[in-house]
Amino acid sequence: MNMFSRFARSLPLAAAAMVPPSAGAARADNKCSWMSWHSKQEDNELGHFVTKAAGEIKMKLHQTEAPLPAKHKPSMEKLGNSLDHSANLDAAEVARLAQAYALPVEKATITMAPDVPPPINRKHNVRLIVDFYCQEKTVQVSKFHKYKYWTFNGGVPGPFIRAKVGDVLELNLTNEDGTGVAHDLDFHAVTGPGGGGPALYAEPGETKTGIFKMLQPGLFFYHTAVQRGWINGSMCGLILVEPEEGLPAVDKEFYVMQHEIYATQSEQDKKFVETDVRSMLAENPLYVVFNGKQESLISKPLMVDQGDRVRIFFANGGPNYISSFHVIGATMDKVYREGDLISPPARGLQSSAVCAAAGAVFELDFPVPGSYPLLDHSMSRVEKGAMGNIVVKGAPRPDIYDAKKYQKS
Ligand SMILES: [Cu+2]
Repeated sequence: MNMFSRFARSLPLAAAAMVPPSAGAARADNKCSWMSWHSKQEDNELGHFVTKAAGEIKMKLHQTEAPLPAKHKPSMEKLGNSLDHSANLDAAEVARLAQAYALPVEKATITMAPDVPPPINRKHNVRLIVDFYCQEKTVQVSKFHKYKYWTFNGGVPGPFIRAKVGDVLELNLTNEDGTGVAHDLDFHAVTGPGGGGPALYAEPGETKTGIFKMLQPGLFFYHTAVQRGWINGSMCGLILVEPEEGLPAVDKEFYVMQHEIYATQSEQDKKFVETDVRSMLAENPLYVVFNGKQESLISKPLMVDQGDRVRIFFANGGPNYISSFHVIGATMDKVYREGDLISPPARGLQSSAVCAAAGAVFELDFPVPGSYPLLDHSMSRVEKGAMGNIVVKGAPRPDIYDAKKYQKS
């Protein structure tokens, strides 16, 4: 039994809810998950599918094989939080699926940090296809250390998804992780058990598909619910669900995620650090970083032109700290706290608290050229790496900021 197994077994019930279930145990004969069924079908069959009556559909469903029980995970079923894979399709369900599949199909444009997909200009809803891959990747997280991350699509943070309220997200999760560990996805934007986790629970080599309607606009966090991926906050990211009217136009948009790395130096190879559960329990990370590694946004600062209106989609991957997000030298004209895009934004803030496993949207103007560090204003975290830089290029604006005027000769 490894350290995590011992740790997981000692988890209190609430923490255990972060761990995926041993899916499939509740399935009965002649019943199955339509999502599992769907992942094995072609789109033309789906078109055929929606025209069929419920009885005929049931005949097409076949019994899917239950995934192997996950030895290292306690069952979530006792928490009442598992997906009911045994549900029969009734007329209402068929109507819902027909509506989902009647939508135009669009392959999602996904980007890796600090890039953000372009704004959505369409007025209609789509069935948005998103492909996720679980992969391990070694990253130089500081000048001193490399770390083997678990990632979505090779990035820390994971891809940024941009959707519109009313869209139907069709998410394919392929587990390409060579370490033999199951993965899943908990989307905070999803309404339903586990945020989609049970539907997307994939053993190595498997692809699982979940289909979820986006009911609420906002900036939402997503994350894995297994082992090191959430201990170190690496397998996570953001989905923006734009409101019906979209977001106001800005000049530049960026994607920044803060997260903690709970690790200790490897005894076998001092160039590497390894996951350390003890430091996580003590909430004492070795590093706190932006976009996966120390100085990622210092070696490659966010570049802005003078006068730009800038929107930052900020995620706090945690898994524990609340970030006191701050940009030195700039006030935040609009702050969509906790990713709330429905309420009016807060105005003129200096800092904003972003809780763990959440996002926030900041809009700032940069009339004065120069260098603007962005950071978690809890300063010990800056020492551990939670700092980046925005560089604004342009002509001096002594009417706003003039250092020489008041200097002694
Ligand atoms: Cu969560």
